[in-house]
Amino acid sequence: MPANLGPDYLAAEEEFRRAETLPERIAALEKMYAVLPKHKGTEKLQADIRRKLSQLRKENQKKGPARAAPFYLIEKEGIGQIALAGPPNSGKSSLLRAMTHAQPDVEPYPFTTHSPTPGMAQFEDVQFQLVDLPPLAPEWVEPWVAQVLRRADRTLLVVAADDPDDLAEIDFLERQLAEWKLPLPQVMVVNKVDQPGGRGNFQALAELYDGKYECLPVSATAGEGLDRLARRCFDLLDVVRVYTKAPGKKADLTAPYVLKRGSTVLDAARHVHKDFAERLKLARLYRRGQLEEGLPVSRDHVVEDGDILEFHA
Ligand SMILES: Nc1nc2c(ncn2[C@@H]2O[C@H](COP(=O)(O)OP(=O)(O)O)[C@@H](O)[C@H]2O)c(=O)[nH]1
Ligand SMILES: [Mg+2]
Repeated sequence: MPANLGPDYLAAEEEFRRAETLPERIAALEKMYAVLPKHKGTEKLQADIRRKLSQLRKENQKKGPARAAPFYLIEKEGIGQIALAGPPNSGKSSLLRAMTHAQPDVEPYPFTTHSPTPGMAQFEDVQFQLVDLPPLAPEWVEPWVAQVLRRADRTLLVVAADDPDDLAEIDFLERQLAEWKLPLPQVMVVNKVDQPGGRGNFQALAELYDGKYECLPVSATAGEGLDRLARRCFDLLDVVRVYTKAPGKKADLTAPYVLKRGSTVLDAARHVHKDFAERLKLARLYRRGQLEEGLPVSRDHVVEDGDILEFHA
């Protein structure tokens, strides 16, 4: 943030932060732009405000003046939905690009992402959904981000290893989530570890937040740590994959049934076929590489990820 913005600007910014409707937000932004000292040091900020203004004006035209701030709901797909939250420029959009086929805008300046962008990421034989979001920063917070985070199954905190303001940004994010009465993420993704000093900064963050966040080092652009991140995302979603096998046949390992962690053999049978579950007498459990004979298990046996079940009615 450039220094010497002046009290008029700060007042307008405060007004923007408090604005609840789209027209109010536009008016406050116009004021911010008008009173912003125009010199080299504020060029980036000027461009950010112009971009934001044009986006909000477009939104306003689309929605009509009567509508309040935009409200986005992203239809869940795959085994679960994980939102990406973090400060500007931490690489949230780059992460989405690296892990999915989605093509969000990636730019070297903040506030590039204006609306939530979903994409499907792969982990082994299942897919989960990542949702890219605008940044959470004191300059401005899109109010609808709260709804998206509330609906998502999990949130990843994404920060950049080369950002000197990390601690202040994380602190802001935590306070914002608390204000929205949302839980803290479990995992902090520390992106840009390919940058000079990135590894060291990752270590420092991991130590500092030990016991609070599980920190994972990644580089979205160099493709480092992404497989491990995909596995963690899978674990975070608290599901297990179960496969089926007909008696005397080989297991069908092509498409898993995905169940909540803690589900039983009976839950699995219900998933496969409702009538079938009612008639279920016995199941045999197989595991890849072990339990060649199949282990007889009861209806209330809790299944584990990768279990292969053979149902007997
Ligand atoms: N060196 C490096 N740069 C990255 C990495 N990820 C993102 N960037 C760059 O950081 C800038 C911001 O990235 P972007 O994904 O738009 O961040 P967002 O604002 O969090 O969505 C862009 O210039 C990216 O090319 C990374 O892993 N390593
Ligand atoms: Mg972005």
